[in-house]
Amino acid sequence: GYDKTAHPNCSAVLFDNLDRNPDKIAVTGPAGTLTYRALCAEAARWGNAFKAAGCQRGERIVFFVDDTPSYPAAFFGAVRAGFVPVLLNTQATPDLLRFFVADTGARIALCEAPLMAIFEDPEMRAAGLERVIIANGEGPLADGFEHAGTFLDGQPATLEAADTGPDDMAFWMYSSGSTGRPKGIVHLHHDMAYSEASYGRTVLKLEADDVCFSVPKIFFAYGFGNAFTFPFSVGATTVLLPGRPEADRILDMIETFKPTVFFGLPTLYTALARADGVRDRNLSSIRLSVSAAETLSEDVYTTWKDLTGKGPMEGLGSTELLHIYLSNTQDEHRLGSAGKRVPGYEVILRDPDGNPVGDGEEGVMWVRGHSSAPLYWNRPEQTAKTMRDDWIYTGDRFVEDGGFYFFQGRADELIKVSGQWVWPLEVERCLNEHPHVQECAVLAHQLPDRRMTLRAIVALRPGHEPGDDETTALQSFVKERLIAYKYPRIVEFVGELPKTGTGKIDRQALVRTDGD
Ligand code: 3SK
Repeated sequence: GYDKTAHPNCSAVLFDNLDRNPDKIAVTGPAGTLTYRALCAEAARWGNAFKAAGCQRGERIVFFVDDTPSYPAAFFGAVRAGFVPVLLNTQATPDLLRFFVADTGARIALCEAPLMAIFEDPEMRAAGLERVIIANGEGPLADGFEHAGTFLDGQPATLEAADTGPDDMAFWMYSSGSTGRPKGIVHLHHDMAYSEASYGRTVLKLEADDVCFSVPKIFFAYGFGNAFTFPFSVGATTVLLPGRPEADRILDMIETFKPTVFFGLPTLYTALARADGVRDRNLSSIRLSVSAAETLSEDVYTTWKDLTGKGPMEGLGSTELLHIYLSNTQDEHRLGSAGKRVPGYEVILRDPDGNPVGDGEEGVMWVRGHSSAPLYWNRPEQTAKTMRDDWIYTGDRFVEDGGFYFFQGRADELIKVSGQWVWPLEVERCLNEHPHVQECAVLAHQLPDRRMTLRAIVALRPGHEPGDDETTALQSFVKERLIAYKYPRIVEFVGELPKTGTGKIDRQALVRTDGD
C-alpha cells in the first residue's frame, strides 16, 4: 500500500506529529530535550532562516554537525523549505571537506562549534562557501561565521512545506568511497517514507512509546534511519549522543535514557560485550537490539543475548538504498546471515555476466526498491555502473539458503595466494573466533616480488601479549580450521583497529599503512 504521491515533502516525517502527539518527547540526550511541538517550531525557524539567507529551491547546504537536537531541527527545516541538506561525516579531512564544498556547490555550511577551524581554510571560500553557521557554540567569531542563535533570531516558528514533489531531490549523503573520491548519493523526498513502509513497518515495528538510541551517527544512512525516519514516523523518542562512542559512555547513556531499541554495529557490540563491568550495568530497558553493516561474531551475539535477553537482529543495507533491505527478524533468525529480503525490496544474485545464479550458488547481489537513489551527483560513469535501470549493483557477494543471505565478501576482493583463490574475509572470520582475538582485519598484501599474500592486523584481548608465540598460534588456528594455504603469512599486532566515522573497521587506513 505504498503510494509515493502521498509523500511530496519528507519533512512530513517530523511535522505529522504536530497533529498526532505534539507534547510527546521527540529528542533527548545530553545536549537537550525537545517535544515534537518544540522541535517543529525550531525546524520552522531554520527553514525560514535559510530562506532569509537567499537559499533557492534545490540549493545544497552542507551539514558538518554532531548528533544534537540542532541536527533534526536544521535538517527538517531545510527540506521543508525545499533546500537540500548534505550530511557529511564529521571526521572528514580538510582536503575531503574542500572537495565536498566544491562538489555540492554549497554557499552555506552548518558546522558543530568544536569543528569550525576546518572552515577557516581560505580555499573553502574559493570553492564558493560564503557563510558558516555554528551550531552549539558561543563567543566571538571570525568574519563569515555566525552563531545559530544569530542566524535564527526573529525567524517565525511556523513554515508551510514548499511545493516539492515526491521525485524532487531532498538530501544527499556521500559514499565512503573505497576507491577514488566519495560519490554524492542523491535521495528524493519520498525515500524516507519508503524505508519506513518497508523495513520500519515490517521488521522494526516501533511503537510510539519506544525510545530509540542509535550509536551510529545521523550522517551515516543507517543512523539517519534509526534516529530520524523510524522513531519520528511513529511519534517515538530518539536519544542523541554527540561525541565519541566510547563503551563506558554508551553504557551510561543506556542507564540514564533507558532506550527500548538500541542500534549498533558489530565493532560497537564487540566493545560493549567486552567492556569492564558490563555485567553490573542495567541494560534491562532494551527490548530490541539491531546490528548492520558487517557480520557479527557468534561469541558477541551470544554475550549480548546473555546481557539483554536477545541477540542483535542483524541486517544489511546501503546508503544508495537509504536503509536496510536484508534483515533477520525477531521470529526468523539465522546466526551469521544478513537475513531475508525485507518486504518492499527485490533482490537477485547474478554471475559476472549478469545472469541469475542457480540455487545455492554464490552471486553478486542486485537490489531494487523505491527508496533507491537515482544517481550519483555529477558522476555519470559511476551512476551507469551502479544504477542500472532501477536496480542497484551492490558489489557484495552472497549465497542464499532457505531465504537467508550469507555475505561472502566484496566482488572485487578475491586474491590468489600460492596459485589458489582466497577471500580475505573468510580468514578474518576464522581469526575472530580465536579466544585471544579482540578484533582483526585481514587484507590482501603484495610482496616486493609482486606475489600476493594475506596480512592480518590483530588486536588481542587483555591479558595476551603480542609476539612470535601468538603469531604461530593464530596461523595454526587458521590452518587447522580452514586449509593450510589460507593462513596469514604476515601477522601484525595493534592495540586497537582504526575505525571510520561510521564505526566500521577502516580498511583504507590499514591499506595506507601497509608496508610502513
Ligand atoms: O551498511 C549497512 O548495512 C547500512 C545499513 C543501513 C543504511 C546504510 C547502510 C550503509
